[in-house]
Amino acid sequence: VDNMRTPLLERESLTESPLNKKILSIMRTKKSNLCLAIDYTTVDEVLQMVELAGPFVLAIKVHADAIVDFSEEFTKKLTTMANDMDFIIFEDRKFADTGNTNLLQLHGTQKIASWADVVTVHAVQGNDSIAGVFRKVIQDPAYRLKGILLIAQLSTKGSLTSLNGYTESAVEIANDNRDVVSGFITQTRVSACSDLLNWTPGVNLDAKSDSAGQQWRGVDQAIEIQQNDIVIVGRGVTSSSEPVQQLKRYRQIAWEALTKNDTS
Ligand code: 5BU
Repeated sequence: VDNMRTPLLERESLTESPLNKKILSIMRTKKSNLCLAIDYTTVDEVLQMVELAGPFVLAIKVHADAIVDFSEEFTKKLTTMANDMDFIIFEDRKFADTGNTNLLQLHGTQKIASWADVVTVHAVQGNDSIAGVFRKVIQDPAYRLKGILLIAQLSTKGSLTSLNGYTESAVEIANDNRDVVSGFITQTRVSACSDLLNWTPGVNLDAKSDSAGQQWRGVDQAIEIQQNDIVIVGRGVTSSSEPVQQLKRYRQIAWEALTKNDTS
């Protein structure tokens, strides 16, 4: 398999995106290309896991709307922990509406723009509903949000992102908005551009699927064969009785896979 990835150090110096510079720098410092998806439903459970995972991860991904006692206090604690433990806060909101509604949701009850470094955005709504609105927020220093990840491919069985042309169109939106789009959520690397990071969910070393459409594969497949940069792991860690052991395991395997041919 040809390595489509530029060495990390080179990518860090090449990228014009402050967010990607930060991500690549954390990756190299912590030797981690692991993003932990914490899908617990209470603030206490989430924060306890963040405390354990902080040292091992590049990013913590949450679904704010799945946390039943979500509050501003929670986001204050989370941002403090992110600053102290040096990780990226990733809210997997999957914005998918008109630009105006996206903006309302960014600033709504959860005030996502104020605490998340990066959010997911579906490509389905098209360029004009994405670019202007997110650019406006990202360029405003009052907000923490610094970039978006476009969903190029879903990990779920039968996902419509495999329909002809969908993924390519998502890549086109990213290429046209490089100051806003920091990368993709995808299964197989969709862009050779060193400036765009390819994040991949659907990774689990011990299971192949759940009973609700999720499809998992191993790290070799995700990083070496499919050439992604960052693995997103959820239940492989969060459902384990020994999460720290699993965090170390995923981090080591993913890092070795990523840096195998990296001489930087
Ligand atoms: P899991 O427990 O490893 O299945 O968690 C995967 C996480 O990634 C979960 O929070 C999903 O919402 C998220 N995800 C995904 O699994 N597949 C996708 O295509 C996208 C997000 Br987009």
